[in-house]
Amino acid sequence: MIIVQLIGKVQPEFWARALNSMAIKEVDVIVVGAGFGGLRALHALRQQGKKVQVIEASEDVGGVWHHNGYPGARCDVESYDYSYSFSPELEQQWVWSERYATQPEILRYIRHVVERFDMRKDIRFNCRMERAQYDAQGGRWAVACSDGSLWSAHYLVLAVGQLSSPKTPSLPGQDKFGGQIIHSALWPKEPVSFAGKRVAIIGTGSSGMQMTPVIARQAAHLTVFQRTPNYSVPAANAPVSPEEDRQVKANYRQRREQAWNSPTGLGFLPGKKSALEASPQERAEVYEAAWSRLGYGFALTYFDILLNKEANDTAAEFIRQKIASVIEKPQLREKLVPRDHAFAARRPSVDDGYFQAFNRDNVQLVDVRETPIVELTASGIRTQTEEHHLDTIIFATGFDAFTGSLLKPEIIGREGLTLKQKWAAGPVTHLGVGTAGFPNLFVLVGPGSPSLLSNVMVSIEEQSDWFAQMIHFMDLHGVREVEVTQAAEQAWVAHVNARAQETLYLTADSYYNGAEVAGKPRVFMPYTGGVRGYRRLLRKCADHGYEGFAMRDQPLDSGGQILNSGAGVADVAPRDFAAVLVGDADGVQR
Ligand code: NA7
Repeated sequence: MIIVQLIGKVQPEFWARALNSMAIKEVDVIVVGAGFGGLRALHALRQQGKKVQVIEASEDVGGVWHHNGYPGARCDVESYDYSYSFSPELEQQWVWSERYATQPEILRYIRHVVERFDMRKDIRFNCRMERAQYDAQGGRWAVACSDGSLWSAHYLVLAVGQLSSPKTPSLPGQDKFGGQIIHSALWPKEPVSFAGKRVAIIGTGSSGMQMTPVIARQAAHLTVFQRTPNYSVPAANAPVSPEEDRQVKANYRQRREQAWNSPTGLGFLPGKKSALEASPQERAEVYEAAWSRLGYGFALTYFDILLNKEANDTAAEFIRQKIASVIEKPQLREKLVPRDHAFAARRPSVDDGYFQAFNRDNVQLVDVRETPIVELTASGIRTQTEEHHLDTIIFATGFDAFTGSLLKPEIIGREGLTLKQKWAAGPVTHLGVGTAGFPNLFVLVGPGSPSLLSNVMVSIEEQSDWFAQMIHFMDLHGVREVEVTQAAEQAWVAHVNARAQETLYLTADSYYNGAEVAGKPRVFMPYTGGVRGYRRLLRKCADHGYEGFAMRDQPLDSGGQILNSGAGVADVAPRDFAAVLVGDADGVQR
């Protein structure tokens, strides 16, 4: 029956393979992606007794952690916080070896979770979702995948990652280069040796900065091609001693509570003082203490570092001096020290010896703003002034962030509009989780959620449980179709923008606002209200009968009636950002 319904509704070529095999598999939920997000969604939905199929384009679990296997890759959030909180036994038994885990250790953790909770049986690998189309009468998603499999699911969850669509520049002559070209986010699974090699890294974001010191120690020669000098704070990484491990585990619940109740999900609150209220002496002491201890949290030493340019300047200048102090060659100091944007207005890096690497005789910096790359040749890279002979070129050139992976598959909503068409002027969501015209579709840590401005794990867990609860609520109340209202998404987008306007984020070109890809809509995408404030809004929405989501007893196209009282505009009136950073969404100091 469902096959007949779907074939009637969707485009014919979509079903060509289905008709050959007549094998449409029915499940309750399709989750796209088997990274941290998709796996957590699988867990939450299973708890509700749902039949879930995870589909994953690559050959194994891990998402970005599966692909970003470059030397020096590690998380910039502490391992104890960048991990799942849903199982106290898992928390107690897993032992992290370092404060900031390396990529291989994070992958071991993910694989452990997958085996421990028997997740693999619900994941289909080497299976990329190519197209999904909503059957507006049947109220189900039809999903077609690269391996020829076809699915029909009541719900579709997109857990495709925010930094998972790698971006490679198209430089003239790229196909002429005779050596190896690697992208940091598509790192080969077989070992890559740099011994005796001449290597280039293009890009100095977190990936370029993390790999530079490691490759510098291995390669015969390393050339780093920099476009924008980036701020970075020391990783403050260290092995975890058995005593520290015991202490964390004795108080793990409190640690989690602190993370959930902090704006960034990192477990600490921003300073309550303005940087401008402090004397220069006091500021210097505060910055010095934070420098070697807080990593990414350095940006929160004073509450207004991301709100006020003058306050930001004090932190930026401190960092510039720190960076300059470790660079031995004066001509390099000028090139490497960031000056053209406010500190943390683009995501700063957390590094381990990046700037010091330039003190080595085998490391060279090319400022591509000064001497642009002209072309790749058979043996290297030619800039306007010289040719660099190379064996390996590494593109550490980042991603089409936030929307890249969401817009790659063709996702067709209730009225035949694709998600790409709907988001042509930028992503529009309610609470970052759903969009009008695309019923029964959930986006995990998508645009409009705190995601990359915070410890993303907090929002992954919060949203996964929230979706699962919503589905449970729908089952209890006979709801077949849930859809964001247009009024709610307009209010949410206005709220996200209003909050961003209060910050310095809009003063810099970054992947937060679509500047990383030519022609991409210039829209600020993450939610600056902090994970605590966001969490409260999610809960408030649920408590108010899923305000902003129309819940129908049947699909709209089959005459469905709205069942919930809260389908109107959600209350997301802008509040003072500073108050949120210091306290919580209500401005209450804690
Ligand atoms: P990022 O942070 O987006 O960095 C990409 C880097 O690549 C950045 O320095 C870019 O310069 C540079 N880039 C991009 N295209 C080019 C071209 N055509 N020529 C020269 N340089 C270029 O990505 P990462 O992988 O480093 O880090 C992503 C996130 O992972 C990070 O934020 C953390 O959350 C973890 P630009 O700054 O645009 O001038």
